[in-house]
Amino acid sequence: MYQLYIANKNYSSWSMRPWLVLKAFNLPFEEIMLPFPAERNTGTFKQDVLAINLNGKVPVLVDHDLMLWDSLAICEYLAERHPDQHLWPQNVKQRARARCIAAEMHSGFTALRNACGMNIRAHLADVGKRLWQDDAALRDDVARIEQIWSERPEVNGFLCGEFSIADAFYAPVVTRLMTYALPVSESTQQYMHTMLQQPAVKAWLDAALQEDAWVNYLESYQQKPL
Ligand SMILES: N[C@@H](CCC(=O)N[C@@H](CS)C(=O)NCC(=O)O)C(=O)O
Repeated sequence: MYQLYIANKNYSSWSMRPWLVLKAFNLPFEEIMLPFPAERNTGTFKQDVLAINLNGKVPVLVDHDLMLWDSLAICEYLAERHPDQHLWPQNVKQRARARCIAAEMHSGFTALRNACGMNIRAHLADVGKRLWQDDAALRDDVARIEQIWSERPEVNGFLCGEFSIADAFYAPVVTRLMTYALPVSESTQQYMHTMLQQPAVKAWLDAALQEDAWVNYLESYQQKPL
């Protein structure tokens, strides 16, 4: 049984990715939640993470004496350990595409990530409208993501055929497009719909909506409700 250390489902986009892979492919794992503190540099989050991972970040996957501290490396490890489950597409060309797509997310899209932090339960359409007008880099990131998504083999399907690690890597983008109500094409909306029906994605979103922890430094666009 694996142990996956994650942070709040409402906010932690990097935690979401390997969690979705474990869940979607029915791999046995225990989830260990280390909630972010309400204020930066308070609480025990940092010391709790540092006790298992000197990099100080989640997600962390523990498999007996092995500790992995990066979302993409975790997913690659799981794919190697469970070759029959096809966490990457079976088709060699789709598999290569899927790896490029996941790697591009892992190393890029900083404008979107910085301006539109994941906040599943929030409704920030007004903020999204303003950001969309003012932030050309954000518009460029979304345009590139829409281009990647539009190249999926089937309009009603996932990025490289069946649900794979590539889709898990873009799941937080689906939530961001909703939270900030960014204007996207019909094809993009169709992919979002497909993702929102995926049981593991649904399970994460439902759990995120149950959370009530307020992390002030991740709420730059709204005040804590009284
Ligand atoms: N490249 C890392 C990024 C991990 C990351 O930035 N995690 C965030 C949570 S989403 C974190 O632990 N932040 C806490 C901190 O920086 O103190 C990965 O892919 O796993």
